[in-house]
Amino acid sequence: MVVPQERKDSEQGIEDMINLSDLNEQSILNNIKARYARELIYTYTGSILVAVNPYRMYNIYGLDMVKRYEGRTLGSLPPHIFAIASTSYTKMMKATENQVIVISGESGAGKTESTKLVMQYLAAVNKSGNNLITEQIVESNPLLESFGNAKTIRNDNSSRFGKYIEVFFKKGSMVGARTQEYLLEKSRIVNQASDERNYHVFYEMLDAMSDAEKAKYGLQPASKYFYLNQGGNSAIAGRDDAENFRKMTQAMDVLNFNKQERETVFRILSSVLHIGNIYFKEISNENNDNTVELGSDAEIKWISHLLQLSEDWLKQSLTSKVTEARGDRVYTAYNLDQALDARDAIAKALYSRLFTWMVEKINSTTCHAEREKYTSLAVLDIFGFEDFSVNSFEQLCINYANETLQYFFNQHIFRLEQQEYTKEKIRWNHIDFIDNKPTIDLISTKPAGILHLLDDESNFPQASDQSFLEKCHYHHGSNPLYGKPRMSGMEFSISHYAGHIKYDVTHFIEKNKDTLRSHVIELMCESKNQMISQMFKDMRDRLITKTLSKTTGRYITLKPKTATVAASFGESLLSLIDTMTRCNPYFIRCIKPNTTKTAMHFDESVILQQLRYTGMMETIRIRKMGYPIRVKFPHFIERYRCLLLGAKIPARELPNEVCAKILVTQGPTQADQYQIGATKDE
Ligand code: AD9
Ligand code: MG
Repeated sequence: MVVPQERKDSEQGIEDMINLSDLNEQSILNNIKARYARELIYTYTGSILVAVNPYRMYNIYGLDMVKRYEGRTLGSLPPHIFAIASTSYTKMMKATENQVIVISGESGAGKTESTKLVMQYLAAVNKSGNNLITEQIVESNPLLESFGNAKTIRNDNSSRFGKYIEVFFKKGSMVGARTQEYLLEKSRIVNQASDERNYHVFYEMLDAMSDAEKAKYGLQPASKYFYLNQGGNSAIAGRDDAENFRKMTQAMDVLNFNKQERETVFRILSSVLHIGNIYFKEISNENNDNTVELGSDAEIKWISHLLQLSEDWLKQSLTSKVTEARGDRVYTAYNLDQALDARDAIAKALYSRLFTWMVEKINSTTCHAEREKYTSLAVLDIFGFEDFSVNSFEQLCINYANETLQYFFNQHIFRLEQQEYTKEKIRWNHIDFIDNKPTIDLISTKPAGILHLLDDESNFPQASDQSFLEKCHYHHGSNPLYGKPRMSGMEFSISHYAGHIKYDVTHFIEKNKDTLRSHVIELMCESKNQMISQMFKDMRDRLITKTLSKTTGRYITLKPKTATVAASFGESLLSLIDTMTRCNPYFIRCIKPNTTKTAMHFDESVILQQLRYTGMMETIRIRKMGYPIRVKFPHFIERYRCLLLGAKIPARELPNEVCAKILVTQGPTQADQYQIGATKDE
């Protein structure tokens, strides 16, 4: 049966929103809604894919679909994520131009699922005879998800780190991949909000290990661990932790983790849990200063056994600060808060070093030294924009990253596009978009951006979260994008592109400095376990440079000012944008349908808000009115001179005049479909 196109459009909505005849917020919303109701979660805006999370798996990602979309031009088939992957892949092959698929959307919108689908497509069309490398690249995902994702109130599988995966191709075959990780959320290792979890891997391990294995690591059920039970019930509906553990360990096999490495991974994970259960007793000494002693030895014994560390040294690190004065070690006893901080700092350092090691291990298997020779297709999947009841330093970094990505999108879609029209001197009504540069400046510009003020304070011994906050108020109090609390609370607010967010500055300085006492690093370097000691030796080498003194002939230790979290994160974001600018981008805009993670429930206000702040209306307008196809005069003449039906072209005629003549042959109705620019001579 042939269905008239018009009827099909109204029932199924319009596949490409630049064809919407009546362009306004409601018509965009209605279109997406009509499609969603028919289980059509994908819609185009030109070459941008809009994906509304269905919260239910549809059978639309099989090999038949891969085959269907393979090699087809964008728009020739119904909108689909495979169409974006296919177009990007084809373009990389044809133009030998590096590609990037930038996936954005708020927490829970579907970025990570989309990333997996793109990777799945690439693995399926890959012409390589070498299936091992493809399998290794695909298998790196379950591993990274177990270690870097966690349940938050926004998303049961929320990415708590950002990742940029570059896949390298040689003549269309996958030959390697490199994953760059960004800023794993460390606070989660020791603290979880109500109804949230620590990283999946802990629950997976405890669910899947046999009693004998658990006994080997001294492990008990998740509910017994302080680092796992703060959020309450740890089960996630629909998630099988034990099954995911099997997938994760399988991935370790595929990625060449040897027996010792696997064993060390579990030793570190178990130790983190034991560390969280260390408790202290307060004691008063003769000066009436409160100091602490360890509540029990049991956990210490397990940790020193598992990590192969000196028990005494470990105890010392937990109960006192060690400094060196003229070659002597001086021990200053901790009070209770300091001891708890020291305990948590060790757990955070162990886990985050393990995570970095894991990424390096994956890269050492999947990434080859000669990668510059190959073309690449990269996928960016970061942590989405978030707003919790309490937002801290982590949320500021996450939201800043999303702000940067929105800016990249705006640059690409609006600014560069319109600059090109101006350069070409074509008639054009400027389209306004919400430029988020002022918010980015508020956060990161030198010298007074919020993160710079934080860095200044972090390097100043007398500074406190309070003094940092005062500086923020002082510098930005009159900025309309910045808000001071009505009462004298420890917070400020920022108007982000995606909403107004309040940040609680408590612990900002400490989180930004993220220092681990050199004594603890030394302790870990002394581990009899090679993998553990090496992880921390790398860290020590970065922090401390030992130099042979010419005068005394002895080693002296130099401590260069170490980069703060904000500074190194800011730098890595800049370098990411720089890398992406050198690629041809495709954009996937993920939309969250509701705030309750409910399948196929289309909450209009939740969706409308996202359409607004992502600038969907303006994007459609610019794509609709714009001139996305640009052909150079000589190419155009060569291709279409046949339309002049053999008429002679006088030698003195300029190329643009010839183009105009050819275009006129198409009649006046086409005249608003093109413009002749100024500079496309060659
Ligand atoms: V976060 O910023 O990492 O917190 P993401 O990555 O944007 O977030 P994610 O991809 O994890 O969100 O999606 C959240 C959940 O939505 C998934 O666990 C799936 O249950 C669900 N989802 C997302 N996309 C799809 C899809 N294409 N089909 C089916 C989906 N379910
Ligand atoms: Mg994610």
